[in-house]
Amino acid sequence: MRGIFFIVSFLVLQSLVVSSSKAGPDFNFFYWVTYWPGAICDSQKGCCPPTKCNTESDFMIHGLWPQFINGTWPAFCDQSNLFDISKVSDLVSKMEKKWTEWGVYTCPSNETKLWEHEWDKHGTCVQSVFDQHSYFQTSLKFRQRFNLLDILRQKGIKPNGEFYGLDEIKNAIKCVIGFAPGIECNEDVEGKKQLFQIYICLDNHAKEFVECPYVPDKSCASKIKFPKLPKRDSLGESLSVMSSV
Ligand code: U2P
Repeated sequence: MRGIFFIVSFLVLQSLVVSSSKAGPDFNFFYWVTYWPGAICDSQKGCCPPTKCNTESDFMIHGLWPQFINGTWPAFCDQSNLFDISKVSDLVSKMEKKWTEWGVYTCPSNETKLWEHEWDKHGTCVQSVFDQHSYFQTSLKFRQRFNLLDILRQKGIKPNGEFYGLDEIKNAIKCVIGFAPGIECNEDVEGKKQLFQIYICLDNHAKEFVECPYVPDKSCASKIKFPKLPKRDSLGESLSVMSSV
């Protein structure tokens, strides 16, 4: 009798473990969002501090955001597991280059602790999929695998202050990843629409690209400017812009 009790208890426990480990994420997909530093410079009083030596002259990661299919998203889900830099210490040098504080590009510069904000706001809501390390590592891996600047350049779309078709930009990215991204624009000092952020949709395990359930097209025009980048200036002199990109 006691043996049967143990077997039944074991089976019940096992099924509970299996069903809890099978529980999928409670959100529908991810936005993987990158921003163009040149768009932050231009939109802020027409000035820009020089980029830090260790940042890349490239698109920067903004974040990996869980999303619901109805256009809303969860945020700040767990106060008990806030950002802890010691959990990502081996990733910091890459994050400095590819996930730069965007406050670095504003005038005056305003460091906002972007990594901490992104984990506390978005990362704490995806703990069924990622811990702190894998959350940041996953974003970095996408950035490593898909260089949006190269993808655009190969189609003749360059950060030279010229205007390009919004569809032209989307199609260049679609050709490589299979799905059109969402594009967010902001305005330069003259009020002209410019490329600001690119939203790429991933499945809810952030393994594959997916068709965006809805496209976060924000405030663009049919032709948008691809602004120049601030020139890297290790001497800390004031802004100049790259003209040869
Ligand atoms: O729009 C303001 C901020 O809200 C978060 N956001 C926005 C749209 C969306 O579809 N999903 C989403 O998470 C972003 O949060 P942040 O990390 O910048 O605080 C967005 O910038």
